[in-house]
Amino acid sequence: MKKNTRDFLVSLYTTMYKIRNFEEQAIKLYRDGYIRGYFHPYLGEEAIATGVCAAMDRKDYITSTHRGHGHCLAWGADLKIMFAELLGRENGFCKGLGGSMHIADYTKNNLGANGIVGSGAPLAVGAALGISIRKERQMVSSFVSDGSTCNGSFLESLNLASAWKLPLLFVIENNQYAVSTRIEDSTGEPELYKRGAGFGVESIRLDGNDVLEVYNTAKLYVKRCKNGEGPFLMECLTFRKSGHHVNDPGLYLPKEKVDHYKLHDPLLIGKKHLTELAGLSGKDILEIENMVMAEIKDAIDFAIKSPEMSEENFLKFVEEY
Ligand SMILES: Cc1ncc(C[n+]2csc(CCOP(=O)(O)OP(=O)(O)O)c2C)c(N)n1
Ligand SMILES: [Mg+2]
Repeated sequence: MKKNTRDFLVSLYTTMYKIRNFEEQAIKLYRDGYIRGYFHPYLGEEAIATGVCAAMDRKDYITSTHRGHGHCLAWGADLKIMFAELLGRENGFCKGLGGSMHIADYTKNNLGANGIVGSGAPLAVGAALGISIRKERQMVSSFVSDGSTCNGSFLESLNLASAWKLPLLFVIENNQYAVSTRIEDSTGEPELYKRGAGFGVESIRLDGNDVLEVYNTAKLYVKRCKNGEGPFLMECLTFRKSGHHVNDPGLYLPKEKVDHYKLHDPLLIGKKHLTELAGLSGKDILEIENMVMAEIKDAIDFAIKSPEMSEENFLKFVEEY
């Protein structure tokens, strides 16, 4: 690993810790009635967005999923504006009109989350085709869920990306469940990276809870995409630490798996990297965590104090969009 420095490992852990605690605090805000509708926490999957986004340049592009907070934060989204969006405030990313499942920031090449499972991949093909036509040294990473890999939209995207040799990295976040359905029950081929072979796309399966493994793999594929060798596919194995959405207790998740992933947690693995590879002490790590928590607290205060949208602006923006 080229960037195996203390600062780099700290930045990876900081991002994962930020995502974890953003979600945990957002769940509290939901229970307190500040957030309406559903949201899907990214708890337990933090290493994937963190590792992939760290391997990319900010002139590249991402597309997200319905479980998209982690992608936005790893890409660098401002915590205050994120919370404001979840709370439906006018100063949120989408003026509070999109909410959890539709956060996008075109000014920063985040093409957005999406409530329609499998809809990010075709958007990514379009963005990658644009890059290819413009002959820019850029690429697109498309985060896709395991459930979407049985959808036509994903498979057609894989095919077109391959036929047009696009600079596109498909990142399957295989958390092994689509709501309460096990991946083994929804497809005859649950080793999802094998989808790539059918379309001539070089593909790999890896541990999606180890941020360094994700980063190192993504780094190579990002570079190769920019050298015109794309597309590629990474299947990142992971597990969600919560139910499908904020109101789902996840009682169908088998205890053995829950227990296994409690120990194989992205943050615990990240901490191990910090102590074993970067020589940080428990006290050093606590300082990082306290700093992040203070930032989150500020962001929540900001969002709560931000004004709700007036009826006049609501009607105006709905018409404009
Ligand atoms: C096209 C489409 N079909 C069904 C749904 C309803 N739905 C929302 S999330 C979900 C399951 C998604 O599971 P998966 O794709 O594995 O993503 P995960 O929630 O595990 O991240 C379903 C079926 C939808 N939003 N879009
Ligand atoms: Mg899933």
